[in-house]
Amino acid sequence: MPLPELARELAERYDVTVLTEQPDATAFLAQHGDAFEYVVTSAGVGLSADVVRALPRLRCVSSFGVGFDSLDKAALVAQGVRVGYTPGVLDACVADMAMGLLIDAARRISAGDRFVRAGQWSQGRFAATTRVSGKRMGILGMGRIGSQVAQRAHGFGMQIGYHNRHAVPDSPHTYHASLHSLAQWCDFLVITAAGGGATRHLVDADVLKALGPQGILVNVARGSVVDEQALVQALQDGTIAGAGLDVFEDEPHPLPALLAQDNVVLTPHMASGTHETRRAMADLVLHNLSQCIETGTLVEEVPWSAQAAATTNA
Ligand code: 8YV
Repeated sequence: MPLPELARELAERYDVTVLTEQPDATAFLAQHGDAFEYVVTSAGVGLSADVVRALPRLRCVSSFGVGFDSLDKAALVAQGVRVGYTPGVLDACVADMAMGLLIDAARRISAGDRFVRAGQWSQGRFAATTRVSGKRMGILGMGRIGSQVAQRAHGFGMQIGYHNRHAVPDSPHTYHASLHSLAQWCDFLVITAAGGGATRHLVDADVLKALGPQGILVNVARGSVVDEQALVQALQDGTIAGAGLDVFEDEPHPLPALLAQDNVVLTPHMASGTHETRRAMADLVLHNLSQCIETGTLVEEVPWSAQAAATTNA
């Protein structure tokens, strides 16, 4: 459970079983699976097809997180389960983190901190870094979080371009129909696209080459969007200048080769992890759950769940 407070509040209000506390979860589900109607999970923990199928009476899932790539869509839709999530409330903190990682990677704040702590300052000056203000920012995924990143970048006097599957109507920012063209145009490429099969390894060796030797990559979305082996290579041979990464292909095990690079800033998937945002996410998890129990509907429903429900009810 991502937030101890949420676990406590759920236990106070409902009759809760924590699956991960069962010594043998599969055996437990085989024996008791038909007793459960509601599941609370998180984008990090997810929900597998096997667990969904072991819960024949499941009505709703309330997930802590905006990403839903770890929830098995096919199994949930097949069983007519409605799925709630927590969009909107974390946009500001995730966008703040994207800017933080960008500034750190460009201005080398963490590297400067290491330099001071290692006592190197008295032996010489810290090397010059890269200016952030006034540069060109490319955003992969101009959704709610991408728009908030753009707002912040605007405050830094940046020009903003983006790539999505389709241009966003009325967006003031420049649409690039290909990611390659966006990467070629921008100085900084920030990933705020959803994870899942459709975006897997979109940022590959070619895109990194287009970003170029002065370019910086920031990822606050999903590790799966980047071909991490290609990224390591690009960071090692100077194909790009640096990166700021909050997410990784295999969490919590970033590639050892990434840890060895000094031109990358690494954080432990913490972009939404402020007290304020985690509280707001927990409130939405509770709200989704209580509304689903009372009315069978959700406050914030995952798009494919809402579509499946509309089709069924039509
Ligand atoms: C969460 C996230 O920290 O919302 C998401 O999709 O990835 C993060 O905000 C994480 O999923 C909690 O498990």
